[in-house]
Amino acid sequence: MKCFLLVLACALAAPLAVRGEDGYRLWLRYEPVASPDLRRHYVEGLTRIVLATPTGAESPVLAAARMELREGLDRMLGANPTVRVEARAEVDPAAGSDGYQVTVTKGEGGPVVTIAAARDIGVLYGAFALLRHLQMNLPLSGLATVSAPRISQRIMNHWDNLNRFVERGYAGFSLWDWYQLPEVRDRRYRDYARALASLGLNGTVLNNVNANALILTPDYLKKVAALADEFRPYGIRVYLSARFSAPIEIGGLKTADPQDPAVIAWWRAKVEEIYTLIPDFGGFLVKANSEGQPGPHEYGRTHADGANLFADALAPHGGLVLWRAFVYAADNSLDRVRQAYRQFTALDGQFRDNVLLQIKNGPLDFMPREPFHPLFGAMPRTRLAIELQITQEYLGGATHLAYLAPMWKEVLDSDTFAKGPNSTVARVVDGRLRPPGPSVISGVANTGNERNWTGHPLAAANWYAFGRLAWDHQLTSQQIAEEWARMTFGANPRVSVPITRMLLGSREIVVNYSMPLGLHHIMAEGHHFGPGPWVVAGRPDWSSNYYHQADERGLGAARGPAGSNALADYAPELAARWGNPATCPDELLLWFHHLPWDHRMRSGRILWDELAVRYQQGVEGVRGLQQDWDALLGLVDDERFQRVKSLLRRQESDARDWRDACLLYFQQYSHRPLPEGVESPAHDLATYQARKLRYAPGHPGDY
Ligand code: BDP
Repeated sequence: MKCFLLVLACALAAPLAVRGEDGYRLWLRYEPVASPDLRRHYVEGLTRIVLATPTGAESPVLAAARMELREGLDRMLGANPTVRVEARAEVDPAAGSDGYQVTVTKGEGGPVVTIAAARDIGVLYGAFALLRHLQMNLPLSGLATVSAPRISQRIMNHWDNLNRFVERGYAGFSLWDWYQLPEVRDRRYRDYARALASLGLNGTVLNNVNANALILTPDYLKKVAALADEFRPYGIRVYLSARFSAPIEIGGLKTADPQDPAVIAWWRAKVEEIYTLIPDFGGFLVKANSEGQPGPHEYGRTHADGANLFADALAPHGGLVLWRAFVYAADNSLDRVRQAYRQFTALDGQFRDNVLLQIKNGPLDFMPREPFHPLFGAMPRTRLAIELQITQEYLGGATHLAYLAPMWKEVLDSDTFAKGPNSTVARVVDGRLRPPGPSVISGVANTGNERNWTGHPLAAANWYAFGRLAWDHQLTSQQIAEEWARMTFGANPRVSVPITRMLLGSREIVVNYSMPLGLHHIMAEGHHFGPGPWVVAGRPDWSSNYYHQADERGLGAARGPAGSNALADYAPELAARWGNPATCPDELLLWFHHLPWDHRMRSGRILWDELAVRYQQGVEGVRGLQQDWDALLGLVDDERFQRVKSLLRRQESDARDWRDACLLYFQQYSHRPLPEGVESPAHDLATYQARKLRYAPGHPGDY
């Protein structure tokens, strides 16, 4: 019997041990510190921890901080230091209202580590910073710090439907179990909130921008309130996507006209109802008059009229409106990348103070590479928010490795020249170039109910990177990658260094095998996975040749004065630089120029050869990733090792398909042979064109 029990205990324990590496804990693994010396160093330095706020009052947020510290220190060090809450008035002003200050002082009984902040949430962020420091195995001498977020609202945007299907989601179904809510509150909700708070994220939009009005009905609002309750101890405010026509659909009105008194009254009452249930409700995100969504244009009103309707209802409660600038129409003959610019610049100055115009990083749609959206440099009297896409809609879903921090940094660091040099997108977004007030950064989530949250085990790096950049956009991609790799795979440099290297190179690799040299929107239709330069959709702006403009003469979108003149939407400095093929960077060349196949490139090669070489480099890049990963055999736990290995195998094959399909397609126009070193395609063009990918995840049309 004893023996049986022992076997049973082992059998139960074994899967648990394996499950430890299933990715569920994300970057909050709190593994025991391996080096005995380092462990001693930590234990001796962390005997007393003080959590200090001006009042010293206990709160659920401080309780969360204490719980996290207790658990983290116990698991990493087997230590149980005293953690006390104290009142302390003085905090370094650089910590601001949401940041923290960590100090190390000598007390009578040994060192005292104090995490002080103006508000309890700052203490929680400081606690997570301390735990990060330890997880990275850094010496305590570097612990003292002051840190504050540069952007006030750091928000996840979930494109989750009420039936749990996640639009452009590749990691399973929605985290929110709407059917079981509000009674059943999955443990995962708390762990989600912990993950967000560990990065300093402080908001979440729960539902898809293609919104269902039902979310605003009393039954659903109770469910939303339950989630808000779960998130509150972690400083996370809940927002909702609002459907413009909700007054008709669930309110029984005949119109949703923003100037109709009944509509105005309906939204005011709805907002009151929401705040009764959720006193710290964040506000509404609205997609209007875009891709079939209802909006103010139906009533001859402007986007400003629409946004202000919500703004006025929310203002008494301190709520925000995030009004999306992702607006374009099929019947508009203006180049799609110019349409939002044209519409919104005309409305500058007309939005209420609590409205932020939420603009995607680029003027098209989250392509692997785009120039920054020209609106960032063109609306001095409007608060502008940036929307990044964490989920990899155009970069291989959760199947391919693409670490996106370099892409986001590229945009954040871009100079708009709006107010002279150094008017970077980051400075526009964080509010330094306009009067004080809220600032917003949003990230379209890559999470789902897969055990490891993000599907690809390395895709959690993008969630992490979004959060870290939202807190401090001046961190480098390398710093963030290193942090994530160490926290996720352990601080052993033999593991963290190659993983960091893999992450850093991965986005450019994807660009090269899919849309190099500024090519864009040449992906397959609908699900957007894989090549489709031949796609002719029901409307020109969803067809690939609208963008690549390949013909016998050459390749690329003509966006200078002789073309759509999209260049004119940028500052003269940029229009001059990008408008001349000789000074336009290779990376954006075909975004702005239609160039002859024999155009001489910086490399000395002609355009056609350069294109082929880039595609080939993309494939070879994936092979390099495979080699790097294979070298980690035995150093990374088997579960994650095998999963990444097989995903990279798939990525290599997909990269070859991209290369072969695109080169065969463009070769019809270039009539030139593949240059030396570029592998011959495995099939003919017709084979690639005939392929149909069924039920690709995240595609709304397939369900
Ligand atoms: C596109 C997606 C679509 C979204 C849309 C948006 O394909 O699913 O609804 O963006 O951002 O990238 O509204």
